Amino acid sequence: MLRPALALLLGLSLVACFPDPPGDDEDDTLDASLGDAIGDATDTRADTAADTTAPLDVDPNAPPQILAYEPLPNESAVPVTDRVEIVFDHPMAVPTGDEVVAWSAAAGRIAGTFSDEAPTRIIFEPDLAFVAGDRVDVAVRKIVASTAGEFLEAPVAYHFWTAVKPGQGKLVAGPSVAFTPGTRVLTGLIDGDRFPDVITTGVPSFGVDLLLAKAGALAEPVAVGAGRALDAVLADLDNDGDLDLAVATEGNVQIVLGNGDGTFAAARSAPATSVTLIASGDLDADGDLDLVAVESETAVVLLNQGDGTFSRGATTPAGPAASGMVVADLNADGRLDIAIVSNECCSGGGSLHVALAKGEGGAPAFTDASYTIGQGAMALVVGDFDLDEALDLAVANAADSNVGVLLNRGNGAFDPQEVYGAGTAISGLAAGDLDGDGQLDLVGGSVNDVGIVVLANRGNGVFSSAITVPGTAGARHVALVDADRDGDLDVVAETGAGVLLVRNEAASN
Ligand SMILES: [Ca+2]
Ligand SMILES: [Ca+2]
Ligand SMILES: [Ca+2]
Ligand SMILES: [Ca+2]
Repeated sequence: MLRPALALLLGLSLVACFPDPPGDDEDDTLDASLGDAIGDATDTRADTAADTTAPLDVDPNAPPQILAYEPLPNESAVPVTDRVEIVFDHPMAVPTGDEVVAWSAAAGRIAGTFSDEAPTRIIFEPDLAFVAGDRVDVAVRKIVASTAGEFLEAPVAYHFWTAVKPGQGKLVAGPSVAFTPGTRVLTGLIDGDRFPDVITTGVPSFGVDLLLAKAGALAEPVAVGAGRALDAVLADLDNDGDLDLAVATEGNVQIVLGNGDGTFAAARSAPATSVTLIASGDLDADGDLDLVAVESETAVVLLNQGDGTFSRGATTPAGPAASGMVVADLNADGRLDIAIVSNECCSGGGSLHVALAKGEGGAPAFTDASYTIGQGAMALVVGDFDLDEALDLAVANAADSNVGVLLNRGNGAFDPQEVYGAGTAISGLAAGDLDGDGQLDLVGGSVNDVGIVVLANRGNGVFSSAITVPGTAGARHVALVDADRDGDLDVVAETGAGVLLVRNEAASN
């Protein structure tokens, strides 16, 4: 019964988002869609007292069903002070441990407590505010139980994105740290001081370098692990509240667990070979983050055994020369899906593979669909660009010097790409709300020494033409993160000669 509930929410939000743009009044938007979807008994937070007395017209011995979520799955611009609530049709036992798990992409597993204030809701209160402009993933495990002791029929994984400060959007090139970095740039809160740190990996250094930030300034790089690293992902793979690394190497996947203080344990391997791309997500919704690794033309799921060790799961086609991958719930069914682009050039276009998870619960299998994109794709990002709560995709078509945006039809099928001229070959791409208007913008780095280009979201998933950021020549790969902790997204870029920080300032400055 999960699908009807989600589909209903999705359909309503399509109607609701236009008259009431997000960012204006998030509480109002939330209350309207949830109230319409699930009725008065579980309408708004102000009504939670009603939950305690309203008769529930359900069989107490039936499995509990999820009726609604706050924030909504795929919602953008969730206030950083929000909490996570899941509304059920039964009174639920208050979780005591790992029944519901939440992760910050920027910081790892989120610590918090469960509230008992509303019997039909599981309410998770994070200890700290969310990180601005972050992705938060939630797993509702099969072991959540009603007070009658009945379990959920199928587990659910979903995610939402947090808000940034409004009125920003002026990018100012700042300090850089000079060294010979790899090509990928990743950011995360690695050493526990809440200032984002930076990882680079890939050619030409073929290693993994870590730059720890102290009060917003990046320190000199130190090598982490070894081997010819082609890609890496930061994720809390052992659920201890700090970020770990999974590194794709020509030999295998190296798992490097973080100690939470900027140091890492010795690497151990996960069972995959000749891996060129790697991403993470809780694909079986069992409360630990799994990996997806691209081996040659195939992607394989590596299922976490709960402690940061992995076993091989389902595979899905990746296409030749895969160059970008995202893991997210693309059809809003509570199971994470996979999208992969390949950068084959000059044969009339590259390909985007979308692998939708099928079946309910347990390890996923996939249904593969493919779409034509531009030539020489070098990066893929996900986000809800038109605010219909269905996740869209953007691809850097480097050989065509444009960015292709593929809007989701709401069911995990995508419209043909709409292209936006970038004026240069984009190699790295990131999505985030730069100006705080609640719409995700696109930020790219260039292979042609042009530097950072911004495509601003004008609303409804329509983007401006590319604007070049002065003083950023050389920037190739980019990541968006609130580097100086002032509530907006800054850009961290790899330039070929080091790592450059580009600060986001008030647009009126
Ligand atoms: Ca960890
Ligand atoms: Ca898992
Ligand atoms: Ca899905
Ligand atoms: Ca969308």
